[in-house]
Amino acid sequence: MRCRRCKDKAVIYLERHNAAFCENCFLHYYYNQVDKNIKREKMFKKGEKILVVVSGGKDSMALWDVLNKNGYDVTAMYINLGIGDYSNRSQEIVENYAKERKLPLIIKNIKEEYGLEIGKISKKLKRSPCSICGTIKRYLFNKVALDGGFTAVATGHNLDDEAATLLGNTLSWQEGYLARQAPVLQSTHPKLVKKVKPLFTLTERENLSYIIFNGIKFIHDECPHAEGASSILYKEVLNKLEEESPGTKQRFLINFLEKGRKHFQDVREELDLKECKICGQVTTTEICSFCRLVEISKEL
Ligand code: Q46
Ligand code: ZN
Repeated sequence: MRCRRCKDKAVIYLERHNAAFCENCFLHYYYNQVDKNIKREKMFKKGEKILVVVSGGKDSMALWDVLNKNGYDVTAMYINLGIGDYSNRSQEIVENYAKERKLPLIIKNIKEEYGLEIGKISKKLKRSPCSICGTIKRYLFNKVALDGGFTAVATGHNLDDEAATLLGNTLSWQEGYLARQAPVLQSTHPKLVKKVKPLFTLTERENLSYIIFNGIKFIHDECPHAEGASSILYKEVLNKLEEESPGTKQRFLINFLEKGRKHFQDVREELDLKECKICGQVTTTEICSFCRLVEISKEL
């Protein structure tokens, strides 16, 4: 097979685009895709300070790398969630990457800084570790971005993630979530920072190829809590459909964003936003859910 762009020997075939690329032309395609997404969705501009959230996994490492190479002003943030060996190994990967390239990196450690232990809180509240973890991460993304004067928080969500989330939300007709699912979540309050997903049209496989072609180290394992998550089942179902009909995933997501999403806009609840009595971050209750977790942890 020959590369679509330079006619050299191809190393990757992208079924949904019916296109094969050599390594160099694939990277060219990848850089362009990311830049196109950022510009078309008006995510951010060159010169704006962007906080990119990294976990050490292939998607966020690819995002960090591509934003740097495309000339954006990015600082990375890694949150050590205290998930045993997984957290320690991923932190090391992220730190090494930053050190080798002299890139700015913020490290947060939820146990050392806030006394939070996901496992203990999850048992006490009988809530899944991922729901606790989600609360903590969302809070820190916003807080660190706000305190540091960043204009947007970028995450490595890819096409597979977004299509799986959409499938899950559609299966149970979660109107509120459907209204909010988008590559850009605009700020609705001066203390809420915009969230963006520059990789939303790129697949897991493309991110992995990007990482491998660039020789970037990443953590191969998934977080141990991800096992059994329904999103994994949705991804398998979508992969099956994709095999039979390449392009299904992208059509499902992009057509939803272009044609479907608008029908859910009127279910967007107007939330009564206030500032947390303890930390001042935006919340819908007197004390934000993060500060409540910190309070609970003091008794554990
Ligand atoms: S890190 Fe956190 Fe994920 Fe692990 S505990 Fe769940 S939410 S699976 S992206
Ligand atoms: Zn608070």
